[in-house]
Amino acid sequence: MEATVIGAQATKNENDARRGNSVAAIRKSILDHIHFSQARLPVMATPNDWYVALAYTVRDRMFGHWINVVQAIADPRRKIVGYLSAEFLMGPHLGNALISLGIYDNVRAAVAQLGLDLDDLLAQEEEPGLGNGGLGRLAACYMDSLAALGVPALGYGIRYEFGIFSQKIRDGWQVEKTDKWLRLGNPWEIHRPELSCTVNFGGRTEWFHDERGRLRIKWIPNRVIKGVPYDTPIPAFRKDFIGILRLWKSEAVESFDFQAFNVGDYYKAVDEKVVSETVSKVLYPNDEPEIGKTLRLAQQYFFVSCALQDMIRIHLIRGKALDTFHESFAVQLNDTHPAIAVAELMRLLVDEHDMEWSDAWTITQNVFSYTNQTLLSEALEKWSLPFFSHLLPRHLEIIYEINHRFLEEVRRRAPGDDSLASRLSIIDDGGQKSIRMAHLASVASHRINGVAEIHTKLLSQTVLRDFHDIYPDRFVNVTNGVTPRRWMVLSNPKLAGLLEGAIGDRWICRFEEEIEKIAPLADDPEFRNQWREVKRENKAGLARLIHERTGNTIDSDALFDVQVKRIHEYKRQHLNVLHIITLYNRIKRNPNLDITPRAFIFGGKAAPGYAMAKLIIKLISDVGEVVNRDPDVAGRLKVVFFPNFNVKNGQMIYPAAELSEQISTAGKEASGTGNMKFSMNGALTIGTLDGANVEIREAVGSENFFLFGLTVDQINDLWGRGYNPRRYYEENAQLREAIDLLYSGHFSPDHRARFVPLLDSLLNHDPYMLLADYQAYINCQDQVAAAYRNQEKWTRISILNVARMGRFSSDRSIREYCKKIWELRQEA
Ligand code: NBG
Repeated sequence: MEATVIGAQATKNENDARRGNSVAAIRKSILDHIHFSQARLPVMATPNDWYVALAYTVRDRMFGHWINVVQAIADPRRKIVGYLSAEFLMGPHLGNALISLGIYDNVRAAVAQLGLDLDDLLAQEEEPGLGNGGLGRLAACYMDSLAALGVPALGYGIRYEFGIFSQKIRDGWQVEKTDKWLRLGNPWEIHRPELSCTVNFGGRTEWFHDERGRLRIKWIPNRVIKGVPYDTPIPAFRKDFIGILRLWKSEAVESFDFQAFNVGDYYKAVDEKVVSETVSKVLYPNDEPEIGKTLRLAQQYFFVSCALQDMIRIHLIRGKALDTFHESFAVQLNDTHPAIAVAELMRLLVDEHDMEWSDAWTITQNVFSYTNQTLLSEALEKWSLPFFSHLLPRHLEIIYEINHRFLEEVRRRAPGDDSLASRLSIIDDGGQKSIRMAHLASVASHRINGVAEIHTKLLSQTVLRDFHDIYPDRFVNVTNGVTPRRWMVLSNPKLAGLLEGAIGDRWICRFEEEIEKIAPLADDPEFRNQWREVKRENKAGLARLIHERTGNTIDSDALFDVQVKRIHEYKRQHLNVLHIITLYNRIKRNPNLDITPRAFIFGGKAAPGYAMAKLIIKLISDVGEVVNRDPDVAGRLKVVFFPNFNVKNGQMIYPAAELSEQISTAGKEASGTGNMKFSMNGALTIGTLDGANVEIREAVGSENFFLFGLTVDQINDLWGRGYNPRRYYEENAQLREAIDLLYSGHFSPDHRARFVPLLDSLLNHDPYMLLADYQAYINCQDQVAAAYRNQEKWTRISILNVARMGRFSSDRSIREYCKKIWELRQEA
């Protein structure tokens, strides 16, 4: 049964080729665009031409709603959310726009009349991979919910020419390929050169007295570049509203330095252009560990400066004086990447708009709030002073002044406590001096939030403990959420259809209140049958895709056990592998063992410079090579690495999953959002008490969640007592057997020592305590295998998981941001 929630909607102008939603109007519109926008004859049109013509057709229908957001932005009584993020991982636009507008079925019919298949056109879209993982995808879910709730919002970021690399797997190793997503154009964006801003870099500052005799500071940069915005409309589900994603591209102010050109130095003339355009060229592909590259800081400053100039422009258009800027905008810092905005707003207000420091500071603190996205210490951004002052000399002075005033306040509160002042200082004086961006963000923000309860608690107790001591009221928690529009309606139309048949379609926009209405149906055998049928079809679809992409055949009846996320030691994909090897050893010992057949499906990218993560990918592939072919295994275990995990592929994977692997070391995963997508699609979770797992388990009930592993306290305790991973190896025969088999080169006959670095690290250091959690994990997996054999019970739990996911909609998160942080009344 196919979903009807993504079906047709009648409109007033049914047959208008620009706006109408009838099949005829849509077909006419596509043909018009083939002619007027693409200048093609239909017979000559390529698949991309058809895709672009369809995209324009859909876009036309969104523009009708643009006017409403423009009105809201112009209305001085409405506060606007400015969401600053170096990453937005939006995923493909077309499918999402179709369900939002309610024209999916009619578009399918219209393109069919043109002899085309909608699925082919959807596949044509290059996904804008302008993010690494959770952080960027969170920003995308929040844009969706802001629009859905009718909150006027601008997402500000960078229009990277190359997004996150696309991943190929060769011989089991990750190979990175440049992501040329703009190669064939991008029909979703509107180029707005008239809104360009200029951004300065480098040079020096000069002090002078203005005509009123006040000391002023002038920044004399040695490089000026231009930021040009591109707007992408973010549709609001079935509403006359949109959000705007405004991404900035860097360009040279003057394409040619004519003076240099005239004296014959052509290369110097284009040099300027090359350097300027480099700024928005490529997304840094690291998920967490920080890198400290000049270009990275230049990117951060670039987009943040453009964004603030743009917001000030909007505020002034509203006819308001700058001292009420904070009434127009609430600005959220998505992690510390945009934290330089604090110094930039101060500079704009004080230097450019002539405001008193203390007034400017009050506005700044009212405007900003900061979301911390990770506790990993290697991920806390720090910029070394010499190199910071080289790029942003004026901002360094401003940061010194902010710090000076802040530390004075600290000393007033805690006289004599010099160590407190030095711990809180924005400038880290230890060794190589550097600027701690998290401190800058915390000093300037009226609210600081973590992204899951446990994460906010740990944030307050560790990384920002001293800030929490002096400003306890600034700290709030907002647990992450994900949008049910993309992650259920669009990705899993079969489930959406079943849900609609049972409880109507209000759950799509009122997930929190409505979805629990399916809970009673968990006890209805007929409904459970239909539920299983949906899962079965989704699994078969994924199995086909896996075969197409990897050549592996997987049995659709096996338990689909899935771990998809960035590859990182803290996420412990290699713990999952140890389980696979343990099962393999059991089968080898007793080939007739009655075992629950499983397909282990992995996916995720490793940062190109992260050797251990890349080795983990190779480990998964090598273990798969041996296990998948072993006749004793007889297909009961299959291990596949799904290449190039991204939003598009995620949309195929989550709906087919039955077991969600959320097995990070407790205290390391800030929240996780994949965990929510899996549960919303009916997978059961095996997980640790980490991130949002804790709250997911509370919500679905401990009896419906496979919990294992050490808690944060137990881990700290074990470190305190002295952790010796080798002892676990020596005392646990099953574990020893698995590790020894890896050491022996059984899975890497072509290079027997391949995994020695990984194994040595586990036995000697094991910073993520895999060995300490190993046995608990295996025991828990054994319970999973047993539970799967009772399909009625499993299905019941699956239904209850979905029914109890209400609070993990990003609509709930955004409502909380509106209330606790932005002081803004949302419309919905
Ligand atoms: C990630 C965390 C995840 C979290 C997302 C979104 C970074 C820096 N942080 O646990 O690792 O779910 O942010 O909040 O990518």
